[in-house]
Amino acid sequence: MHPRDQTIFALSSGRPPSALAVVRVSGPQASLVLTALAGKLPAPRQASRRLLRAGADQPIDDAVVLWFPGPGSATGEDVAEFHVHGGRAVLSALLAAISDIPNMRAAEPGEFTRRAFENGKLDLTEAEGLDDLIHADTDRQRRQALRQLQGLLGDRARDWRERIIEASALIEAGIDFSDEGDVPAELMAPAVKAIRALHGEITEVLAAQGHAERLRDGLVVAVAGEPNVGKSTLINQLARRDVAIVSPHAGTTRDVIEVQLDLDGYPVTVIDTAGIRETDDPVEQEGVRRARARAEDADLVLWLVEGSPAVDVTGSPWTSGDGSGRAGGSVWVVRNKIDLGGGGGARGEFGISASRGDGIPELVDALVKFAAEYFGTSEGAVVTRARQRDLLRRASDSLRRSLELVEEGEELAAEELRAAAYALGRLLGRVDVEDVLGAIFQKFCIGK
Ligand SMILES: Nc1nc2c(ncn2[C@@H]2O[C@H](COP(=O)(O)OP(=O)(O)OP(=O)(O)O)[C@@H](O)[C@H]2O)c(=O)[nH]1
Ligand SMILES: [Mg+2]
Repeated sequence: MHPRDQTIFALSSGRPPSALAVVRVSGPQASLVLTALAGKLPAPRQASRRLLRAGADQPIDDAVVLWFPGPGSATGEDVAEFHVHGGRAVLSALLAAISDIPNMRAAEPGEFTRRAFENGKLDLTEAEGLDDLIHADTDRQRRQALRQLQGLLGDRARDWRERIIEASALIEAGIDFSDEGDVPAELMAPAVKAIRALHGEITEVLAAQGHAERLRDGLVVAVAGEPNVGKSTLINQLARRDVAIVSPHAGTTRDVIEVQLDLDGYPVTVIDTAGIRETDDPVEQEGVRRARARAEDADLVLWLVEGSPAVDVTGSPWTSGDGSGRAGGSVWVVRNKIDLGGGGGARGEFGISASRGDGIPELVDALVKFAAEYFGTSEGAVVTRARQRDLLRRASDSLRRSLELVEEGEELAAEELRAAAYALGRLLGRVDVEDVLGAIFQKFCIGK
């Protein structure tokens, strides 16, 4: 039997124990599983309370069951759902009873969604949105993922693809009917107009993206500086808990410590690093090496200093005088321990007391602003993955080339249009995507 024709099952809710748990079954045997465990088939799409049994004298749990006959189900196949009490023993008894039925198989990660995709219930951009929705940690990530799941990019790509196919049909009709080789102007003019409009729309979407794809991973902010300036204290203050060891010893932090923050819906990873100094201690040297590496890759470095503003900070490894970092990221100078006197930060600096909390709200506000600018107009972001961006860029390049080639020969222009339609087909998962499907669905949760 082809794996696609097998009936699959999985625990779709979180890790037990939990108050309730949901086990899903999808495939041709779903009704058989339901009747074997719960008696006669319940009415479609209606919750029914049943005693589940593995055999006449082996009750499993008092449960709610649901029956979704295909094709009007989430996967497009027959689907059964068991809502049981979320105890480990309940679940192992239920899963064992299901797998005892011949030809049943535990689902692979993302296999329910993959079946939904293969049955045309959602396109690939929508499946990607679904995956992002499940992994969303912050409110902005959630909203972006939900828009993608609802077809924000998919709908536009479908529309573009149809219009490209129409334009190429005009050109190809012209090629077929012209004996002299020249496609009549009444066919070419509307085709060229349509291609120009399409090229404009796709380029505009690509240009208006900011770093929207990065909203999935988050912004990386490194806290760096000399030993003992209060980097770990600042991290604890931002995280509002004790994640890093703080001590009056210079050289306390060795490992790179990461904290995930939700700043006004923006996901931000803040990194605490070892104080940067020359040292003979090999362990501390390694810490300093890692600190430099992480700070160089960061989107923003908070270069922490202490002492009065007269202290020169131009010697920091990342400030290049104009506030930009070496690796293209930004650097902010943050003057700590202002509680010890010496005034606040100088112009262009932040003045804080990491231990008392002075200046922290201002610093956090500035980080939120930075994140908002960095991610751009995430409300309007249409492209949420590098895969999507690459394919859109390919489509846009092909459209541009087809405009350039129209003069030289309609066949060449038509060829480029086919390439553009192909790129959008791949974006939607409609053509030639076997190679990417595995990579996309493997990252899904089991049971989704
Ligand atoms: N007075 C005062 N002391 C502070 C402040 N922030 C941190 N400290 C103290 O400074 C010392 C060093 O703080 P840490 O947070 O461990 O400094 P660090 O930069 O992480 O040091 P290393 O990990 O060794 O590089 C500790 O004794 C803290 O209590 C502050 O705002 N005011
Ligand atoms: Mg530290």
